[in-house]
Order: sequence, then C-alpha cells, then structure tokens
Amino acid sequence: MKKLVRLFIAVLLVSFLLMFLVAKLNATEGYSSDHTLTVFNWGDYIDEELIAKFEKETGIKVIYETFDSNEAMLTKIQQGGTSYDVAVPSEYMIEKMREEDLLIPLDHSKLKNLKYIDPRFMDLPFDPGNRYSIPYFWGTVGIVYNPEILGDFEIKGWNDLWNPVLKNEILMVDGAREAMGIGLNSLHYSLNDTNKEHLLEAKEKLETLTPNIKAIVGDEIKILMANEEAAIGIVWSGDAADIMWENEKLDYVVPEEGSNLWFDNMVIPKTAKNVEGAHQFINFMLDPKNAAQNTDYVSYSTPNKEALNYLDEEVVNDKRFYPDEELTERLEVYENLGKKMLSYYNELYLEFKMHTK
Ligand code: SPD
Repeated sequence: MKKLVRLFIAVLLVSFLLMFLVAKLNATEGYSSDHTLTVFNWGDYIDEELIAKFEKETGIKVIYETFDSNEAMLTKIQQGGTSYDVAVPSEYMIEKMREEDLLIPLDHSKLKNLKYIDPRFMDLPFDPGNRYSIPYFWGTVGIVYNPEILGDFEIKGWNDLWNPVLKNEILMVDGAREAMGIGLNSLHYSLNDTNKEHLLEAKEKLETLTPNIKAIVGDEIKILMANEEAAIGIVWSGDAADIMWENEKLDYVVPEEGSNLWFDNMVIPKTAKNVEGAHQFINFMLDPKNAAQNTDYVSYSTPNKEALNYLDEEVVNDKRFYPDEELTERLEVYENLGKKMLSYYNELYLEFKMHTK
C-alpha cells in the first residue's frame, strides 16, 4: 500500500513538474510566439501548399483559421481569446478596425515585395499610405448564371432577379452588405446609403425576392452552382471564376444598376504575438511567384502587377474579373458607416433571412 502511495505522489510530482515546464516555455518571450504564426483568413482563400512552403522557408509553424464574414472576424478579434498574427478583412472593416485601435502599424521596410503591388490598389481611402494594410485580393459582387437553364431569359441586372421565371432558382452568398446591397442597388440607391427609410425599403423589396431564393449559403455555393443545382448565384467574382472553371457553361455579369468593388487586405491585429513573423508572412504572400500561385488556386483577382506575368493571358485579360475603368466607374466601395449604422444593416439582413425560411 505504502509503495502505491509513493508511486502516486511521484506521478503527481512529475505531472506538476511537466505542467510547470510547459507553462514556463509558453510564457518565455520569443518561444511560442516566434515559432508559430496564427493566420485568420476567409474560407477557401489560400493555396495551402504556400503555407507549407512558408513553414519550410522560415521554420515558423502556421496555425490557420478561417472566417466567413468580416463581422465574424471582428468579433473573434475583439474577444481576444486567440492571438491572431495576420488577418484579411475587407476595406470598410479595415477602416473600422483602425478606428477601434485594433491594428498594428506596418513596417514597410520589412515588406520588400510591396513594390510589386499595382499602385492603383495602394493608398486607398480606407487606409491612406497603407499604414495598416496590404492588398491581398480584390473583386466585384455579381451574378453567375447558367444560360442553359435560363433559355431565352437574359440576365443584365439586379432587377431581373425578381422575374417569376426564376422561382426557387437563386442561391445567395451569406453577407449582410451584399444582400442589402442588392436591395439598395435595385432601387438605384447607394451601397453606403444611411437613410433609414431607404434601407427599410431595400429590405422590404428584398423580402419580395423570397419566392425566387432557393437558399442563402456559404462557400458551398461554388459546388452547388457548378453542379447546376440552381440557375443563378449571387457571388463574389473570384467564386464565379472558380465556378466557371469547373463548369464552362456558366457566365458572370456585373449588374447594370451598379455593384460593389471590394478589396481584401492583410493586416496585423493588436492581438499579434509574432509581429516579425507576420511581416515575413505578408512579404512572402507578396512575392510575385507566390502571389501568382495563390491566384491560380483561389481564382480571385490579384493586385500584384508582377504576378500577372506568371498567369494565363486569358485570365488576366478577362474583363469580367479584371474590369476596366468603364466598368469600375459604376461600382462602389463599401464605406465604414459607423457602429450603429452597420448594426442596423445587420439587423435588417437578419429580418430578411428570417423571412426566407
Ligand atoms: N471564399 C473567399 C471569399 C472572400 C471574399 N471576400 C469578399 C469580401 C467582400 N466584402
């Protein structure tokens, strides 16, 4: 019995010692933080081979997590439970995060590959001088459609979506600003409208679209559209490109009433523990060959001018995904409308979603 007690005490002591050592290692500055990097990105938004390449080149282990909306990303960062080192929000959210002091200013001297970014994606109003953010991908919101299912019915704009021939034929991306944007644009209001009457009108109009909506979905919209489960998908342009690569019958249009032009940029949140590694990661993603590989994989449009040289000419000359000035003139970038107004957009979107169930 005594032997058993001694053994029990010894096991207990060894366990305490091990726990103490692990805690000490984690707390030691520069141990866990310098050797790991926690990256927070949209789902399906990186070629994972590049993560492996970065780990091999730097010896830094990447912990990779995903989110499906800017709002979900913000909540996780505000909660502070995970020390995200790099995140990839969109423009209006970057402005909001800057205002809320959630971002670390970038050290451009550590981003030698920044010179490869096309100047037209630099110094945009949401982040003057790119103090806090570096371009990752950009694109539009539009309609991917299956001409074979639609027959003679031609899709040119948002208002075509209300046609009864599209009963139960629309799949929609799950995004508050995207959905409210359809309502607003279809009424010829701005995507940044803050007039509550207009917003209510947009939500009510959107609710009348319900009979035509098959489902509101996430990244699975790509498989569903490619498998011809619906005639219409409201998507971000890169997803349309991916869908069309899988199923060549489909086409993509940016609606005539106007739409959204968006930018997803890399940032270093205040939660970061490995700021040095975060700069290394951003610089790695800016390398033209890596950026081209990533573009090839995710199908979104790259802001990296040099990377374009490594991509198929057919891809980079496709005006649907690399729109010219004429098209971009009728597009609007989402603005940070302030906490109250963004909550109002979300509230209306949730009401619309309830209505579709
Ligand atoms: N599957 C990755 C999708 C990322 C698209 N970001 C679009 C942001 C629009 N505000």
